Amino acid sequence: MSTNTSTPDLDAVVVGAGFSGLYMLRKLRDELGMKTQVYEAGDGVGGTWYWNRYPGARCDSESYIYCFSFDDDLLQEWNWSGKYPEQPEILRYLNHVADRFDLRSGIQFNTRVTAAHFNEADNLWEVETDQGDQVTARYLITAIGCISTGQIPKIPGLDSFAGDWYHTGAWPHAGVEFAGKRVAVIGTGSSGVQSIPVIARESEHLTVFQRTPQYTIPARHETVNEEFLKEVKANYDEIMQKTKHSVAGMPYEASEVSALEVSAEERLETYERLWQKGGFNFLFGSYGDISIDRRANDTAAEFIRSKIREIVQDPETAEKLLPRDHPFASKRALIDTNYFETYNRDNVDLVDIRHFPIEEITPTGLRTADGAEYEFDIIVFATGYDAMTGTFFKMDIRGRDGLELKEKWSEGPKTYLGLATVDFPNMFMITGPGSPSVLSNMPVSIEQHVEWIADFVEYQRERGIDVVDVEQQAEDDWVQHVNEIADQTMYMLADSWYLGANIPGKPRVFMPYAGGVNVYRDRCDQIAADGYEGFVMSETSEPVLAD
Ligand code: NA7
Repeated sequence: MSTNTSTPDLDAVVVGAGFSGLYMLRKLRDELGMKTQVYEAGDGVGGTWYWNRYPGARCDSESYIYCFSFDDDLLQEWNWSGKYPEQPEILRYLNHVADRFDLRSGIQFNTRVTAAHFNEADNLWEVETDQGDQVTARYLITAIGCISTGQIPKIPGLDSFAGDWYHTGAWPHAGVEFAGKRVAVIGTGSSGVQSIPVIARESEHLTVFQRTPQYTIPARHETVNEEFLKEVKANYDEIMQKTKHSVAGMPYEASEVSALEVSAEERLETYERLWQKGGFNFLFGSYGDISIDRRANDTAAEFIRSKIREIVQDPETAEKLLPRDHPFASKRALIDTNYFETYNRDNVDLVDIRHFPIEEITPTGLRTADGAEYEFDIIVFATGYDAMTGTFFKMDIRGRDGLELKEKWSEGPKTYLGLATVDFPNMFMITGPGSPSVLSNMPVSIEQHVEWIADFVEYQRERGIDVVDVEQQAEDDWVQHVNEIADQTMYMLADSWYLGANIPGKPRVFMPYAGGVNVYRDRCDQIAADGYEGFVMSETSEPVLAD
């Protein structure tokens, strides 16, 4: 097939300058020599780590694997200080990457992409920003992160609150002074679990408003072990290969033993050992069927409940903290530093809002449905995000025939491999819905997507292909596959943001791909090896011959 085409201002527009946008820029501009412009809403690089500056913000992946692997020197020269990287250190790292590869010159900061329309006559994307830019580009690449549109629940009265309030995902750069203040934290997801212990230490009084009790495992955070780091650096190739071919993008040994085939004593010993070791080893290294068999899962869940009862001294508070309504790790698995211990402090109270929700924010605090009134100087919303699709919908993205992405995805996101979607030609999504993304160590999935997209773009250039779209059947089959895999997991048994359940009115569809980073990577590689099966391609221009 041959189609019209005309010369665009740019080869590619990349939206966002976090891990994804930075590496995409390097690939397209510096390796493929393409005219590439990154637009970034913030005034610096970092994406998620630019915005999430709340106290205690830290990554749950260990630092030595929460980084780029594409450059050996970069791997060798960077020294992490903490076992788990803290937000300021990750931001420093990403700034270092931006400087080292001269990436800032390709990024326009303080600029939000507001619209991107596919012009079918010319086969170009017409992109607009809130700074008045209007450019055309052959490719539109979204590097917008999965968890970047914060959600503040629509509770009446927020405007009347006389104190200060913040969302964890839009934290003031200057920080927040908690000393001498009465503080409310609403929400006990990752952001709540990380910030609550720190805010408790810094404030005069903290009240936590909890809708769903959480399972969380001690992270056993510590400064990085120098000997360990030395060994890692000597074996980085092998370690990174292991992460790339693992289920979750982490180089841990995954257990294949069933929790149900060992004795109760042995199980207890395993759980205790991994609880002491800390981190996601508890989930991956214990038993292979925790994520897929409810009875196996129950054994881990009960162990964690026993730990909560052991740690929390007040039995009534402990009871409120016990997660019972969903399986372990069916919501985002959490690791923490002194989370349950925090409830033993004199200056911390826990309020269960499952049964008596917050009814109104008042000028002095808030009131719950049982009529109880609470007074605060500061309210912290740790209430999460319109994940996976929210940031797409903040832009006016239109494909063929003016089709709005929001309209196309009104019943849930539909993609092929989480990389592309029918009727939005030449648009690629880094860690889009339908890919492992948030179920994995993100940099591993990001690198895989960036490299796959760059290879595909090069393939097109070599063949003079200007327009690629997805076959409807390929998309339908992938969406069905994503759902079938999710149906086999515990994820379907919880109200989580993976399912859009935290946003009123959002369709209940499991958005990430739960089949594993390893399986997914093989599938993507096979599709590429088969000449990009599932894509429709139109040749228009002269091929660019490879060197
Ligand atoms: P999460 O994981 O979505 O957690 C949000 C928390 O806020 C969670 O406890 C919610 O309870 C609670 N929430 C949400 N809406 C309300 C309302 N309306 N009223 C009361 N409580 C509410 O967001 P995080 O920022 O913690 O973490 C996001 C991701 O960032 C995380 O998974 C990591 O990948 C990094 P619920 O559980 O829905 O009952």
